[in-house]
Amino acid sequence: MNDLSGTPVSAPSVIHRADYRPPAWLVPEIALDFALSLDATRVQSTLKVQKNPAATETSQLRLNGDGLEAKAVTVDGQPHNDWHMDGADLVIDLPGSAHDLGIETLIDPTANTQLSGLYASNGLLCTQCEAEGFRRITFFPDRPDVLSVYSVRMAGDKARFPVLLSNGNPVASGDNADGTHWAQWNDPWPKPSYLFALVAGDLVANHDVFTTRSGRAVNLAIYVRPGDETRTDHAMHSLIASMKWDEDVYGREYDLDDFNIVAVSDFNAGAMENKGLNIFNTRYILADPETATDGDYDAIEGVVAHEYFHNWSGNRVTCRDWFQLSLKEGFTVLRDQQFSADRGSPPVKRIEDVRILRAAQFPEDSGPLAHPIRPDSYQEISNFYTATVYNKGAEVIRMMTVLAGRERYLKGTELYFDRHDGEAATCEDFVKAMEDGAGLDLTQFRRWYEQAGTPKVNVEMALQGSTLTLTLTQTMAPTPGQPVKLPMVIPLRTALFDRASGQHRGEELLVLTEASQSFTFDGFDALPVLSINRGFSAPVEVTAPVTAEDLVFLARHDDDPFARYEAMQQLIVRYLVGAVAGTLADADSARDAIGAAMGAILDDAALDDLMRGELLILPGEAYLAEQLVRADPTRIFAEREGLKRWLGETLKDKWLALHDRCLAVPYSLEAAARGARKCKTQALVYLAAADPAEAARRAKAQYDTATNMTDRQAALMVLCGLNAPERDVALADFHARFDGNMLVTDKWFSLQAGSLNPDVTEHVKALAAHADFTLTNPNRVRALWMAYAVNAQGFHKAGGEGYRLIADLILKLDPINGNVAARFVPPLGRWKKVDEARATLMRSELERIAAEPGLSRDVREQVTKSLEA
Ligand code: B3K
Ligand code: ZN
Repeated sequence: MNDLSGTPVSAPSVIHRADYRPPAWLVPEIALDFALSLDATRVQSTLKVQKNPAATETSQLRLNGDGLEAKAVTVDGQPHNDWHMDGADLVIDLPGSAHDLGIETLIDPTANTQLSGLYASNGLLCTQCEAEGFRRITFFPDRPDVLSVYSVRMAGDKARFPVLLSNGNPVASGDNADGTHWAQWNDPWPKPSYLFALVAGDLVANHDVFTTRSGRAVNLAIYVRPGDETRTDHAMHSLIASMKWDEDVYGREYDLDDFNIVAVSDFNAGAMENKGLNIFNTRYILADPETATDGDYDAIEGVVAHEYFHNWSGNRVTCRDWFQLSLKEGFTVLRDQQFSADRGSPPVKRIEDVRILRAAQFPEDSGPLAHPIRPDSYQEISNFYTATVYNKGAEVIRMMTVLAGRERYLKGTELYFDRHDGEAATCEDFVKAMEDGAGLDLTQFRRWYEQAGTPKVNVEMALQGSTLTLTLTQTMAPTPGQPVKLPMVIPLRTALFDRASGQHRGEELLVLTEASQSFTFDGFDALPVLSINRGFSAPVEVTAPVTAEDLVFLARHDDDPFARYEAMQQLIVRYLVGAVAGTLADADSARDAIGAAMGAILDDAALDDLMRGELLILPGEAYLAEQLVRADPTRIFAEREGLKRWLGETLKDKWLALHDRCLAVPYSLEAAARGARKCKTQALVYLAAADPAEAARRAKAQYDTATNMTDRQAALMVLCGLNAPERDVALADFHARFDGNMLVTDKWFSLQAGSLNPDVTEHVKALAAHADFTLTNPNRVRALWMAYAVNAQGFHKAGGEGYRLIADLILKLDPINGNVAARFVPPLGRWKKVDEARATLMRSELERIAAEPGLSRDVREQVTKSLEA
């Protein structure tokens, strides 16, 4: 294939789900021997290979590699020359159907800036193998349906690498005379290569013990850099709570004598569930009140639980191929959501989860990169670790809990684990187990795995005599490659409120299966107030005949806390969407209704502060943009800020009183104190919009007297948005106070890049040149640039400077770390949702990236798809 300039470009290779074939060869056992060094690690691997009796085609043995050179190949102990390279893969002709294979490779962990495979991070050696990193360590059939028992030996300099860890159980270790030492680890559980892990370095551990329900003691350890061990208690408590919860709720027990976690600073993702040796981004381990916010504490609890839960949903039952990623990720996200809900406030957790879905997944579903939770094709699997596969995947299984009820749902999961333990399974296996175990017919429901896009449900309500008819109609817009959509199964928890009494007669579950369907209810003498999709029982957009007056009613009276939140959100969404589109009939009364509802929330003594804090948060810009066909994003930003200012002014006394009341609540991690901090932040946010000078004074005082990071960060966030003298003083103090703490320095970058300050682009350009900025640390890159890419005032600045800066970043970062670089393409890909002038500028930046030869497969796929749609 040639492009127009005549430069030869190769056609992207597309992998299709339909092309799945069982592996031609199996590898029941592998032994790995590592001679560790930061820049030249020698890997000797010994594979027991045997032909797969289930293979549909006989073929040579193909071992995937990525940037590897085979130093030596032996078969059954003898040097073997009957092999060749096919691209990056090693292909071997073998005479028989079972052999022992020896392969030696040499790798340079320090040169590995992609952070995939074995790499060096601050003098530490660690691995990240999901999805296809193992092939950067040694040649192997690097696919999740090849399961092997691993034995790992490693040796290295004892002073440099005092701690040597791998999966499974430690079986032996010893010192050598030359200052090196060695350790041997065996993992009895067969696993795919993506779950392999190795860590070597100078680490200290926080130790604890968990006794399983069958009475086995499990040694727990969280390894961190010396000095960080004082900040690991919360992660340890979270781990112990997760282990207990998975036994109590899902009946899942841990299956090794040791469970180790290591935290590293350079990590592409949040964490990784390697069998018995989870590796974490420090961000999801380290916490103390001075350096971590309440949000950080919650995130740590959720991610520690998520990775632990993978031991069953992912490791004991793994994925047949990467198209099945949601089998482990969607399910495990649901499990961690349920855990966090049980540990805290279920409604608040639900609201947070829906907010993430709407902010991150809905835009994915309506954009050029839309894909079903089980994709049909990919070029680079790393691009499919998405909000769709994770969060929508969780919503799809959550709908099964709604349809079956908790008890039957858990029977289904039990059958799934029993039936597929030790296997590499498919989403279809999960659905079938849910059908058999929970007694559901999911024939039509399977479309949730097949079709991309967010269904829209329109509701009509009519009263004839005393019979109420609800007519529900569903539609779904076409997505790339799927021009026609079939009706989905949409479970909608619904209540009909009597206006006079404020009561309803019990919740009903309406299951919409047709394109259009009517449901009737008798015994109504007046039209009730409709409360639908309560608890967000289905991940859909609902349009219903609920007046602003009804929404105010529901915001006050609905007995479903999520529905209360939703009514408040709808009231504001309608106003802001109308204001941006210029279609508001009576702007003043619409705004007054919001003011009255928010005033009532501020006054409601029966409401707990955690929930109050949620109710006070305005709908996000990304979600608002989803409600509009296309709009100038800076208009959305300006209208949202305008409403904030008006609410700040109108309810000023209440905000001041709220701030004062919450300031008096002493610090603790209890819900009441956390709620007070959340409300305190919101009070400052509204005050900053209405009275910048007063807000700057209060924020600076809050900053100076803060005893914890939640209060300090909130105050600094508000100050960053203002051009007040207090801003620079506080920023300089924050930087100096936490000098050397990488995670807090990340906050210093992202608070500035995500701020409401009109000069944000200038600030970001200066920060990119700051001595503390580096492109080699993913957390630092995200702290600065992802915060900026979602900041409308910066990214969407007229003239396109924001787009140019992000495109420059992608081009500069791609050769260093294509995986992280590709994450910055989707913001540029949303050009169809913005005004024409901006769309042209965004496309031209995408074209500039596309014209670059030698792009990573990650960036190439995202850019090409973003331009096509
Ligand atoms: N399974 C890992 C994700 C790894 C990302 C690879 N690009 C973390 C998780 O979801 O638990
Ligand atoms: Zn996961």
